[in-house]
Amino acid sequence: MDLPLVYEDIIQILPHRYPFLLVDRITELEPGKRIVGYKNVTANEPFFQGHFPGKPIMPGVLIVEAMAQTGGVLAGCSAAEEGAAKGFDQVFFMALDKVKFRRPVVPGDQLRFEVEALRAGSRVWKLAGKAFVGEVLAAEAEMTASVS
Ligand code: BDE
Repeated sequence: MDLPLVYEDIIQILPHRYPFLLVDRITELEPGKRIVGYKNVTANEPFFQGHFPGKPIMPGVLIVEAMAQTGGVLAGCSAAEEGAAKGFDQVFFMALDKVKFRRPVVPGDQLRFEVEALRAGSRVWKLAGKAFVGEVLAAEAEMTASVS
């Protein structure tokens, strides 16, 4: 698939939809190795209404969810690349480790997710993700996924 992957491409790969599709674009993808994705965070995000009234801060767990979705695109496209009939059927995230929320993410920020495969197995993937705003590290996590 040609890069960048835009919204219309991403919805062909991930089952997530509004308001839970949290990655807008994929700019780099090395199958089985690493991926770079972006989310433009707007004041209109549904979660800002309640988190928190008058003090919009993106929930850290959703930053991690967005990183996991970016990793899901990597796993899905890697499976397709290796000649599986239709790529993956499903990618379930099974574990999170070493999660750190380092800086608040607010309306107007552009999140960049850099996710690399620590282990790209046929059944289990382990991924390391970092979420940056510019050069500032906002969150990081290791993610374990079951792929089939
Ligand atoms: C810092 C590091 C990682 N993630 C979030 C932060 C952070 O500054 N959170 N701040 C939350 C916050 C919530 C409400 Br309510 C409030 O009135 C204010 Br003053 C806050 O800073």
